[in-house]
Amino acid sequence: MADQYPPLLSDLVSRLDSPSDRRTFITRAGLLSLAIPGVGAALSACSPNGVLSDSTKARPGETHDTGAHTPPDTGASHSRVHNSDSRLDSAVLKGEHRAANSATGSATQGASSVTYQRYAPELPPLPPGGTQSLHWHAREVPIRLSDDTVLAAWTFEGQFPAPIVHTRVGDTVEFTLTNDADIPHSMDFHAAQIDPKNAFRSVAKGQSVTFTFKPKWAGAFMYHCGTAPVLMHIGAGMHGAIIVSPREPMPAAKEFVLVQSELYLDDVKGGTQASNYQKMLTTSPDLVVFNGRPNQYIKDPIRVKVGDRVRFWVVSAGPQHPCNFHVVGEQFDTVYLGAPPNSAIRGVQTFAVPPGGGMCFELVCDIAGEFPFVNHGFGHGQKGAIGILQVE
Ligand SMILES: [Cu+2]
Repeated sequence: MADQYPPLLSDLVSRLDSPSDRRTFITRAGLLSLAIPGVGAALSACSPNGVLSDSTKARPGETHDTGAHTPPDTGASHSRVHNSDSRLDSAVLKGEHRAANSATGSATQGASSVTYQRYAPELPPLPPGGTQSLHWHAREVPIRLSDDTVLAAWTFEGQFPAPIVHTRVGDTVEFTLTNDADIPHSMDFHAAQIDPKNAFRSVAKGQSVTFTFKPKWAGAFMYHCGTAPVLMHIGAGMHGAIIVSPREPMPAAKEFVLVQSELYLDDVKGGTQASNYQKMLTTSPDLVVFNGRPNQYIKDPIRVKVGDRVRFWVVSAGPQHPCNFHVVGEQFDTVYLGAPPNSAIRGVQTFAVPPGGGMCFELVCDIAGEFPFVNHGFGHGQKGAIGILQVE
């Protein structure tokens, strides 16, 4: 019954809250990855020695004959969609990583003992002064997503999604990334206007990159690792949100940040799941999550009071799909199409945040109740992109 549209909300919530149903779903998801025919063959055909062919060796000014690397058509739909010269990483290091999934390096170490932690959705306060310095590390660590599932994640700061950054138009962000992992990583802030060839370049293990920027526009912006293949690095967990507040004050509100991510999973060992690159190319995720854990704000809702104005800063990290953001039983009195507080539109039911994008949504809680916030693309809501705004 709950698979029919529209589901009864009470059914949906109780079903998602059931450990046995979640276990069934994850098991099914794991079996699905094993059952996709031709994946292993396609991978080895794409990449001699099992190396991902999207880990381009291109240097600025060089060109490659992409045709020479086109794999034979195995019948799998993804076999024709590689783009080994995408140059999404403008300064690729020598050497290619050999990961078909994210269970690399230390990403599974101690997985069985990792504890579940709710991801705090509250927008952190602005740091004092006009400059903040961040020194982050790229690390491979296991992250518990639920009772049943641990993700072998590639991360910034050991967190999935990575920490929320809060700054203001015209303030300064001094950023350093040090890479603790064996494979190259990098950082690309969508809130920065900067030479990507230098600032967003990949760094090898033990090396660092430092850059400084001043955001020009207010809004909710994505950041992510941009190392090729960028699809793999975003999809394996290396992304988060930077919220840029305007200099002019906005209406007082309870402010929350939601990062929507898709997960494409392999069952690598006893309950540990890894992000699978070939499944990412199919664009059909196993889980779609707000702030990294399926249904976490159903288990532990976001709580506000009657009369509160609520501001959601929503980033769709993708890597492929939008977040069709909607709050059941509410209407947004304001959605900012451009930099807040400009370009406001009124009286909105649902608005799509594109992958790689972010938007600001506001509503006023006039009455008490439990208001589900969802990706109204309900296939993705059903896969975990749902939570409860509890108004007390
Ligand atoms: Cu990376």
